[in-house]
Amino acid sequence: MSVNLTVGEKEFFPGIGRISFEGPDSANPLAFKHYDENRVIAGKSMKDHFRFAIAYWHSFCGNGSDPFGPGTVDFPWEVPGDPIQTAKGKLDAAFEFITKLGVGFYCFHDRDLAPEGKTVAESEKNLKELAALAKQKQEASGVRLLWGTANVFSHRRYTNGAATNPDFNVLPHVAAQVKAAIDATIALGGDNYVFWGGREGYYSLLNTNTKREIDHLGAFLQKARDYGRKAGFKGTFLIEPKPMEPTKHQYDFDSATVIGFLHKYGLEKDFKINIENNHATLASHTFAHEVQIACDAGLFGSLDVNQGDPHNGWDTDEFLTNLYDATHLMLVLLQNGGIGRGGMNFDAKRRRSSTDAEDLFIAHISSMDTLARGLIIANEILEKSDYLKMKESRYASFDTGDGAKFESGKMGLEELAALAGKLGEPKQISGKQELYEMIVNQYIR
Ligand code: XUL
Ligand code: CO
Repeated sequence: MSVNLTVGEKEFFPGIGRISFEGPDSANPLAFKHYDENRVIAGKSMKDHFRFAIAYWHSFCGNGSDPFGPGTVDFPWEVPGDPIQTAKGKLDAAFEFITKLGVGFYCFHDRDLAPEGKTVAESEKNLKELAALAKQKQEASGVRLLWGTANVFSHRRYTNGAATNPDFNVLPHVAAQVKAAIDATIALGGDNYVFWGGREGYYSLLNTNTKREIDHLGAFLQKARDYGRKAGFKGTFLIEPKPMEPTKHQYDFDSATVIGFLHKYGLEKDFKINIENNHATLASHTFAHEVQIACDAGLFGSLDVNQGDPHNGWDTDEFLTNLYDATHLMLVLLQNGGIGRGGMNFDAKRRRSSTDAEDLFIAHISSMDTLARGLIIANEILEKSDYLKMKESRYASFDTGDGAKFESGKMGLEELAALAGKLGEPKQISGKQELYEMIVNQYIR
């Protein structure tokens, strides 16, 4: 089954054709068992439920290196000493992979698409050149850009922060990169533009003025929004929360923190939230929790789909294969209007030891199938079981009478308190958690 990449070949994934749906009994690792893009579930095709996207940085830039050793896979599009040629070959490989997998979207950082130049102007020229080529690829294939972003965390100048850097002299560089990345996103018709604040946080409170730093972040995002709108960006700006890593404490900790931040700085009309499973678990939440909280605030934007390792505490960016996570996620999405203008970006990397070219396909296929199963299961739970009725009935006492009066804000504390004596001790009502869990498991089949 293993397929080797050969340097110099035009086709970078030879021997692998368009991945097709073969059904649950197929034993072919290079086929979908559950993801059937045109199958309609709850009134929408699977393709539209997910709007899958490929993450440029992991799939075409991550070569398996880790802090203990160098990369384990060679990229046949690499031309030593010529970063522009390498970027062009990478673009060919990316679109070959995306179209063979049959995915509709991709996402990139500026530096994934085009190399940093020796000057700000050269970096911008590189990005423009590669974005123009990406546009041709998009037009030829029908693949679209889910979101673009700027990598303002890798370069050493961002060591102490990007927009939250205590040194003002760093901020113009952040602005230059963000402006150019917004321009590229507009040129490529991106539906969203992401801000992930990897260095927007601190390592030690002893040397940090958190108020000034967070104010600077708010002001910077206002100006970025204003520029984007002026330049014609009609999509959604997204903040991607993460509680830590690389900084000890990141300001965009979780959905709830970002919701408060967006309202405080008047950004809530233009920005929404991009939620990542492994970031949720680092914040001691579940993926479903983070999505639910964002939906409740009307600020759910998009997803970075992956999973962490339950036994260690950092961002391992594994491909999501946990069927429970997928089912819980899809239960929340189906009850809250779905993915909208967002999508499911595979912010995930194959393991360092997965060194065959086909492993990149298998990783994505497996995760797409997991999410498809999650969708099918969640939809059955909602359509066939008593789940929804049970959940609604827990709140039935707020539907009429005094409960409804309180919920509509028409009952003061004195009136509410007086009811205690009148109603007496409330009857004990079971939360039935085990029954809910039983129902979920009953439909995982
Ligand atoms: C890092 C992470 C980023 C963002 C984009 O943890 O998730 O790749 O998704 O900058
Ligand atoms: Co991410």
